[in-house]
Amino acid sequence: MPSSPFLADTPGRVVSGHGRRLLVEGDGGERVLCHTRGKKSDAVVGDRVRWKASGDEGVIDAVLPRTNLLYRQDEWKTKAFAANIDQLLVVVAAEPVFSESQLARALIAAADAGIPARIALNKRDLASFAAARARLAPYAAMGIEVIELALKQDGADGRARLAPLLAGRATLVLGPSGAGKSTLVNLMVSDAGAQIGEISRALNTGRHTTTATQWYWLDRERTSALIDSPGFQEFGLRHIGADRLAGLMPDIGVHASECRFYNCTHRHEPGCGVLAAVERGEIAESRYRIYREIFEELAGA
Ligand SMILES: Nc1nc2c(ncn2[C@@H]2O[C@H](COP(=O)(O)OP(=O)(O)OP(=O)(O)O)[C@@H](O)[C@H]2O)c(=O)[nH]1
Ligand SMILES: [Mg+2]
Ligand SMILES: [Zn+2]
Repeated sequence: MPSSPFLADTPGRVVSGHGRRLLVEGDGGERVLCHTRGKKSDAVVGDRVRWKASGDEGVIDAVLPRTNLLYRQDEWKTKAFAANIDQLLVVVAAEPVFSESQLARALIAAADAGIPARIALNKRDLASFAAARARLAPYAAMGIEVIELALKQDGADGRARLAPLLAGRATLVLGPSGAGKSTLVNLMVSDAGAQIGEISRALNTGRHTTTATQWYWLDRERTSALIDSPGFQEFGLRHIGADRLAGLMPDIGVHASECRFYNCTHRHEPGCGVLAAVERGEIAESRYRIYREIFEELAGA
């Protein structure tokens, strides 16, 4: 029997994972280290699982049905970020200069998974901030909230802006390396250090588990959570059909209904509403370029 009061055969939530070892938490907050049966695990952070006791540890029996799963699909590999999340917060910063294509891809994957998304733009203290804000103008215009932050210089302001958005939800934090994801987690999670320590002790991953996705509770009552993930370089969307792409990009999709052909690809067709909108300046050049780039990738063209 496991030494924890967390009873086997009751469902728990995966709060961290490293290879075949997963840390599973019961509804009372007790945690048990579990192993997966197969070589590879289907369970990802955020998953609800059923597990069986095996000595002091556990074995994952089943992954319970998910409400959603955010993942990327590169040419050869699938990489899950998290399951059962309430929202995505993409963190980018004035510096290092972020890739708009990666940002767009994260938002498309979230739209496909039915997960609401917001953008946090960090490092308001830097002179390059205005340029970064201008690059995000098309996103603000399509109704995506952009939260402007200086997490290091003005933590109190950051906390005040973020707290109401995070309350009562499980929020996945994604973004490029150096944008400030860990700074954000440390600001919002008062005992982040302790939670990291516990997880790395259990999973034996060393001091800084930057390679693994981690679930952090913001409050004692465990109603609000942040899921920190390692920065990414690549964000493949090969699980999305090329014909569905425009519908997952709101500023593009809104003009697709104006196209002459129902199966318009918005690249060269006559009477294309999207091309006309680009011409009129109603769709940002960068957004249309990203649409073409991803379309061609998905269509294998
Ligand atoms: N100038 C400035 N620097 C900041 C701000 N917020 C965070 N930083 C710095 O940016 C650097 C990167 O921050 P992290 O929080 O480690 O970034 P991360 O997104 O977790 O990066 P990875 O773990 O590599 O994915 C650190 O040196 C922070 O101190 C800010 O508001 N202004
Ligand atoms: Mg980090
Ligand atoms: Zn068209």
